[in-house]
Amino acid sequence: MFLAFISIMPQMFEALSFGITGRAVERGQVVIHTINPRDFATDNYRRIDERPFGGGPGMVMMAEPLEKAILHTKALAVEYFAKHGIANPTCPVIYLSPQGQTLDEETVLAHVKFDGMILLCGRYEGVDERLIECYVDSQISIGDYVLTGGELPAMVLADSVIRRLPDVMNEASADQDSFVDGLLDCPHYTKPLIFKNKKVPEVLLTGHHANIAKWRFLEQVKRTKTHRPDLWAKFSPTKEQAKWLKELDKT
Ligand code: 4G0
Repeated sequence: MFLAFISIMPQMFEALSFGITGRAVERGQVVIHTINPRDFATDNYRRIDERPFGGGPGMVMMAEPLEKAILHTKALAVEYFAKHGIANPTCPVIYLSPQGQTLDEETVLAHVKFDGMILLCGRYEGVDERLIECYVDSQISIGDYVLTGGELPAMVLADSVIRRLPDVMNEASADQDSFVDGLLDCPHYTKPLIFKNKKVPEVLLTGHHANIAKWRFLEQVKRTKTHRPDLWAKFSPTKEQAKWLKELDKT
């Protein structure tokens, strides 16, 4: 996957060169570019922000340096897709903003299907609306709060998509996670057998895989009912899960 971050703080994306995302880059499963709009500013001070028309506090990112940065990035993307023999590539320009669609695991999986993504990271009060109208394909938010820039949201989106790419993670472990089956995760335990006088739940030591699967599912149900009633309301069980839930109802 081709990933480009348009940001005036390109150093922040070095974080992606660690851990599983870093390994995906080393293996060539992901190619990352960072593009600094400041490199496309025309004045001597390399200005990319200006005061808003109509007055008010804060600054707005100017359309022109961002336009140049986006066009440059699209040229890099074309090069990448040609080199990798990808015909009719899909590579949306995505603006990380509090106005966007809230990211969830379903949205993540929809983005895994793209051949690339160009992630536009705003600072200050955001970017000139005309730039958004002309160049932005979609807007994503990582939740209802404001940050000092779109860089962390862009990395959140990138990380959540990279770990879902084929062969990046053990597919089984990605599918086991919270939200994937619409429930919160079950508790996990490892050595030692006793910690602070607390024992590991007995069933996990039996080696009885069917009982363990059932116990884990019922733990997921408990947690989801108490902490996320909204997720519980939408949950549709498999045949086996329905059977386990019926047994639970009887007791
Ligand atoms: C655009 C995204 C970008 C507009 C970006 C701020 C939170 C998120 C930014 C603004 C961000 C998120 C209107 C302040 C940069 N903060 N929730 N900050 N405004 O995804």
